[in-house]
Amino acid sequence: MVPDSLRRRAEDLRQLIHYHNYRYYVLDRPEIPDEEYDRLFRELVELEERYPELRSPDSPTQRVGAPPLEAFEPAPHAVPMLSLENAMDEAELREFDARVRRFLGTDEPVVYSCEPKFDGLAVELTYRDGVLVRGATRGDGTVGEDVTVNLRTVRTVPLGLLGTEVPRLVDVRGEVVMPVEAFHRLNREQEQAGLTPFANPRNAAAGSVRQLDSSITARRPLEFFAYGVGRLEGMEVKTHWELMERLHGWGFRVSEHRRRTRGIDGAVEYCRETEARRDEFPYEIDGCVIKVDDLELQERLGAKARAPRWAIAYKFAPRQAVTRVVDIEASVGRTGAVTPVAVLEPVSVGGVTVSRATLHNPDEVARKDIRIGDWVVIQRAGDVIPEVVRALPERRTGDERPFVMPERCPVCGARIERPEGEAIPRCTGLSCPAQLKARIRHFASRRAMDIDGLGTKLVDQLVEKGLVRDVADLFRLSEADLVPLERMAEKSARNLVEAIDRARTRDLARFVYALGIRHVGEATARALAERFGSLEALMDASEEDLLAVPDVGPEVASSVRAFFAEPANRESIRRMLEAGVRPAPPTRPEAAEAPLAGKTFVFTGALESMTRDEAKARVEALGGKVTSSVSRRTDYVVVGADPGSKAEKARTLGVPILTEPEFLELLKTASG
Ligand code: 3BD
Repeated sequence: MVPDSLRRRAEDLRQLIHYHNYRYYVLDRPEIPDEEYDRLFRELVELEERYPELRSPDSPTQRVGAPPLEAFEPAPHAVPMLSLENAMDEAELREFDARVRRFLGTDEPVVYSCEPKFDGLAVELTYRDGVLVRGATRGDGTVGEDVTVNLRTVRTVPLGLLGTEVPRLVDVRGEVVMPVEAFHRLNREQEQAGLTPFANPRNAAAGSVRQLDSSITARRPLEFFAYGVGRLEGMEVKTHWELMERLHGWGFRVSEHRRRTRGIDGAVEYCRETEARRDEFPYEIDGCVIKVDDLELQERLGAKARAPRWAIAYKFAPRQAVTRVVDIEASVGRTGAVTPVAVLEPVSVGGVTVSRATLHNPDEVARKDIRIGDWVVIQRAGDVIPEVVRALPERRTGDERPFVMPERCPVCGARIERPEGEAIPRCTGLSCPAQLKARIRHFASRRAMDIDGLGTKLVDQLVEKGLVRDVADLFRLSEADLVPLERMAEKSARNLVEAIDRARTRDLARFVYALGIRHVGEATARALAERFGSLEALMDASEEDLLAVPDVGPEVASSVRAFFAEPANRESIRRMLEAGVRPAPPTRPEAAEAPLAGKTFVFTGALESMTRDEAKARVEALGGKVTSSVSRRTDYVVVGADPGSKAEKARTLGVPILTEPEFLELLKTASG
């Protein structure tokens, strides 16, 4: 039993610490010195150690401490997280305004709420009675990943809402960002530890939130900014502006650079000013978001396909910089494509140092007349590789040299050939290490086999030391093979072997994409996996079979045939299967386009709003499946009144449990 006085003291300490966290992290205006804060914190830690029952999930001491996860659970969004339409210039902003007013049937100016567009990772935080109960990534907008333990470690994510007027239920939406300076610091540390640096602050933020070990997330300098809500129950708000003020009052950071304008002129002006000042922000912003302020008007406007009609993102122009081309190299990709790449005098473009930029292909170099030694304009937009836009011929001295495509591969010495009618020359070397490295990087990449920890430098070493001569060799690597490599601690070796092991059962679509067959991107790989259902069937498919797949034309069909006809490729696949690779067949291939395709539901207990049969019919109409018993392959267990043992089993297996209202929301979401 905890004495009442100590219970009250613990509660007071939690409130105090939450409040001072808020002063410190959100308002950046601490009220007490650090030592005093530490004293309060330590007192609470000691109390909770003495009486563990005092430890509540919203205690400020509970930000870290969850054991590493195996994988993230799916996290369905009760209200879908929509996309934003883009406006590329002022004219498109004005068209947006015209559409809004036409739809509302008004000539009056509309009041807009304008805010910066954070370039981070979109997430949703759910609070029940003021307590954080779930944090999820946006995912595809309908279902994200449950990253609660990770988001709890972010200091600007309130574990409990502040203030007396808190809603019964709210899904707070916003963006997790990494401030640019902190990003540079992190990258220096990554490099010192022999790890691949992150390409930009957004990738660093996303990578940090998607860590299975939350103690890593806890060490990353992340910030959360709120910009909207999903469900909001037990509270009335009339405008977006008021909502933002509420969010701020509950303890969230919201942008201070917001503005409310009457009519589109002010919004255009806001976008222009914000773009001119984008470098003054401590974190990356890639545009502005303009929202109809009145929530009732928002509701009237509604949404089309995936984006609301009441909001638009104004995208900033790509960042440009001027620098000199030191050299032009021929870079060999995974299919042997040889791309001219400009080696630049390093230049900072919006906080990211750029030292290489693509020139796409030899025709492009000729057309833009880019020479070695030229001063050039380069640009970087979002995630794409920096590119050379144009040369500045007025700055030429006469010492510039044109680029000549080499006749032989600079890496393996094989002939470079350019097939008739094609823009891209290719290295013909069958065992070119440059091609092999690029193939392995692609195979392991996030959207392919998603092998965490297999970065560029490691791939280079594996190929150069002869440990990997073919992607299949990855599945034979042992910890003992890895430990002697540079900067490879025992723990990282073990993690990598485990990550490779998890990749053995990736689904067939990822596996097919990972093979790197020419003309087979993610969508085509998915279509092929769904049509053929197994690797064997795909390998045996005739050109005719392939042509019967939606969106597969003669070029793709012949490329797939050629890939599987090549003995070296067949051998590589055989060796992967021998090493235990088992691509998982797609679930319910024929309904894959349906919103609940591949999702299995189990019902337990009585539903209030419909019968079991109706519920089953609704799920099946959306492409899902209903089964009677709970297993690890069950996606959701829907719990009605007086649930049986199935709910218990779901809890033990960690299968997500939906209440009836949550199930209804999911149906609503899935049916658009
Ligand atoms: C921001 C949608 C609406 C609620 C739909 C109007 C697309 C990422 O600062 N408002 C913002 C920001 C993003 C937003 C909305 N307001 N949607 C907003 C947003 N101030 N970044 N986003 N999102 C969030 C997205 N994310 C990943 C992949 C595709 N779309």
